[in-house]
Parts: sequence; C-alpha cells; structure tokens
Amino acid sequence: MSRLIMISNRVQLPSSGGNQGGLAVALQAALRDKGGIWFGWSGETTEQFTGEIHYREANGVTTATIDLEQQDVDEYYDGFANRTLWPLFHYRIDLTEFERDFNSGYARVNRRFAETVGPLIEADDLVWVHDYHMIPLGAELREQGCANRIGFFLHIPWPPADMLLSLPSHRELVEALFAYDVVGFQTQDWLDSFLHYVERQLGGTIAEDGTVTVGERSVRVFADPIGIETASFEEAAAAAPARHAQERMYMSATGRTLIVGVDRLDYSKGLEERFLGFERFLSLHPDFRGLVYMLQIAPPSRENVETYRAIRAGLDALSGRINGEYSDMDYVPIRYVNKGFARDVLAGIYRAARICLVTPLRDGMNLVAKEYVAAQDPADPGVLILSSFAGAAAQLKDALLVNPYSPEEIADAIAQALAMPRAERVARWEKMIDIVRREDVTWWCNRFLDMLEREPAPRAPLHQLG
Ligand code: ADQ
Repeated sequence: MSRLIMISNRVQLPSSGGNQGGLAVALQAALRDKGGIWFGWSGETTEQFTGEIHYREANGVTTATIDLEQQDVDEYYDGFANRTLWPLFHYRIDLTEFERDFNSGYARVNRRFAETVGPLIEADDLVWVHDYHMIPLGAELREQGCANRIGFFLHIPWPPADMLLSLPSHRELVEALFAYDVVGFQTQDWLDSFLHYVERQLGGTIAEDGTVTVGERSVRVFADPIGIETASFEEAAAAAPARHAQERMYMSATGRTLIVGVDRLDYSKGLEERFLGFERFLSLHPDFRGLVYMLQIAPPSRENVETYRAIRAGLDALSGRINGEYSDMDYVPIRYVNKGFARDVLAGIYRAARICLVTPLRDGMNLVAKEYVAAQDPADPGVLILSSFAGAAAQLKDALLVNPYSPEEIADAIAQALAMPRAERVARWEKMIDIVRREDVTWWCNRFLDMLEREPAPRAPLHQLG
C-alpha cells in the first residue's frame, strides 16, 4: 500500500489534551492508516537555512519540520501568503499587497520545501499538498524529477477570474497547479471560478470527468467539501466538560438567551458587520434589550500583519460603543473574548447557545457552522444563521441564510430565530445534521485520496504549457 506524504505550512502531532482541530485529527488518522510523514515549517526561525529536518513521533504519526530564515517568514508567510493571497482569494483587493519581494520569497520557500521533502519521497508514495501557502510546491517537486501522484487541496475560496487578474503573477500561479494530478476545491462555486479563468485566460478545455487540459498538461479537478469529526464532536457535546461549560453559561446569563460567534480574528469573518447586525437588532427590537446577549469568541491571529492589528482595534472600539449604548447595571449586550477554548468546552458553549452567528464575508468552508450543528441537543436544537458567502452554505441550506453585509438581514434573521417554534428548529436541524454526519472529515479525506489513487502513476515529466 502507498504511504502518504502530507505537506502543509504547519503540522500538528497528536496530543492527549483533546484540544486539536478536527482537520488535524483526520489527517493524523489518514497518516496512521497509511503510514508516512507530515512535513512542514516548524514555526521557528534560524539564522541561515540549512534544510535540517527535525523528526517527531507521537501516537503513530511522524512529523518532519524545517526552520526558515526570518526573511522567508516575512516574505513567504506574513508576505505573499497572508498579505497577498489570503486577502485576494477572499475578494479583498483593497487589502491585497503586491510586492515583488513577496513573490520571490514565496518561490524560494516552496523550493526549499521541495528540496528538503523531495528526498524523503519513495517511489510509490502518495503526496498530498495543502493550501495557498504551497501552490508552486508540486511544480518544484516535478522539477526535481518527482513522478509520484501529487494532489493539492485548497482550503480557501478561489477568486473570480477578473479579480485574479489583478495579481501580476496570476498566470504563473495557475499554471503551477497543472503540475498536480488532482486539485480539490471546497465547493463547486470556487471550482467554477477556477475553470472560468482556465478557459478564458489559458484557452483550456474541460472534459466531463473533470479533467482540465491546457496544452500538453492535464489535471483532474473536483469539489470536495471538508467536514468535521462529527461523531466525536457529538460525543464531546454530551460529555461532562461540555455539560459543565453549558451550566456555567446558563448560570452567568441569568435566564437570558445566548447568541454565540466563534471565529479566528480575521477580516474575512465579518465580525464588524456581525456586531453591527446585532446592534441593529437591539435598536429595532427594544423589547429584547436585556433579554438577549451575544458572546463573541475571537482569538487573535496573524498579529504580525498590520491589517489584523487594525481589525482588532476596530472591534474593540465597536463593541465598546455598542455596550456603552445598550448596557445596563445588570446587562452587557456583547461579551467579547479574545482567547481560545478547549474543544470540549467550546462544544458546551455551542450547546448553550440558542443561535449561532456565522457570518463571514467570504469563507472557503467554515467549520464552526458544522461544529455548532453537531453540538446541539437533538430534542431542542438552536438555530444556525449562516452567511450565503461561506462554502458551508452550499451544504447547510436549512440554516437561516443571510447576506452578511446587510445589518437588516442579520437583525431580521435573529428575530426569526428567536421566534422559531421548536418543531421547525428540529426539522431544520435534522436535515443539517444528516449532511454533517454523512459528509464528515473522514469522508472528505477518503474521497480525496481515492481520487488521487485512481490516477495512473508514474507521471510524465513536466512540460511547459502550450
Ligand atoms: P479557518 O479560517 O481557521 O479555516 P474555520 O473553518 O471556521 O476557519 O475553522 C476554525 C477552527 O478553529 C474551528 O474548528 C473552530 O472550532 C476553531 N476555533 C475558532 N475559534 C476558536 C476558539 N476561540 N477556541 C477554540 N477553537 C476555536 C480555514 C478556511 C476555512 C475552512 C478551514 C478548513 O478559512 O474556510 O473551513 O480552513 O478547510
């Protein structure tokens, strides 16, 4: 059986704390099953890049990491990945920075990855590359003569063709994807945007089976929506730590109804718009003031990037203003918490919430929406309010779908959710949990690997696109 070589910006070893994301757990399970290595950046910097590999092993999973130079981190991670590709792929040209140094840093780090992981790859191994940090890695591996089956999965949206054209290196970036055998997107919408670009800019053709051909190169593309570890999340939500967290929420809320939001602090998550939507609700429905409150959990991320510091300051000010206006001696409308919680505690908080607001302006998938559904009490589930611009909206059609840019739509959806009879809540939840159970993270992982395994190997050497 083929081993699996998984490559992503960062890696995660199994831990006993139960504090890991569903994605890490699923990828670790696949690695345990097939054997192999998870390769990535250690998160550490070194004076001079040496390519020295640090191996670690826990619970049947082996990780291999390398240190990068500070300049690599500045140009590749904080630069091209998080200041160019992330905003651009989330439709934010206004926040996108176009710097040649970022481009060269991105290319350099991908080459460094390829040079260090390349020698670890054995003849029959499957190679699975993850996310926007690593788009050129497949082409770099091919340059080194790697003929293995290599797949790539994009966790974030693919931007519309016109938007992608604003990136000076757009063609190079897209052509790099043709070095892979299989490329997976979260949804058909993101895949359609990719296909539109390929047809229009590269004159590519698309076959019924999802094979896209440009010149002499072909790649198999498909939509493979990522899921969560549903069974274990459902279990966690009913276990003691979650029940304890749920109790704590009830005790502290003295009979008030909880609306929850859980997101990394990121401008793509629409936090400011969400606060404004909740403010609109309070202003339109004075009867509910004092009866409904919102808990927004948002641990800071990417604080080396200025835009992230700015969004944090903006949210501090906005929550302060709304609380200043609507608080009372015994009531604060927005509890805004900048820290992470263990998964089982998070499950209890989800279960305590009558409503979950998931309102990203753009999101590849959004796992919080699925976690909220999995954590509900089947007899008395809460209501998910979900942005139509999250990938998850393609599957969770029984959520209350909203335009996250519209404070009125958010306010109306909150009012509708609060008034929703239990029978309707149960009916909507049953349809959603069915999908969240069926299309869980193992389903996603197996579909991808099955698709990759079906590709013929070895692969022909890399030719230039015609
Ligand atoms: P993210 O942008 O990080 O992921 P998301 O899919 O919502 O977004 O996943 C966040 C994860 O972090 C969830 O599992 C959530 O429980 C956890 N989390 C968030 N805040 C937390 C907190 N305060 N404490 C503990 N845990 C917290 C990217 C893409 C998404 C895509 C995923 C997976 O941007 O669109 O769904 O990858 O492909």
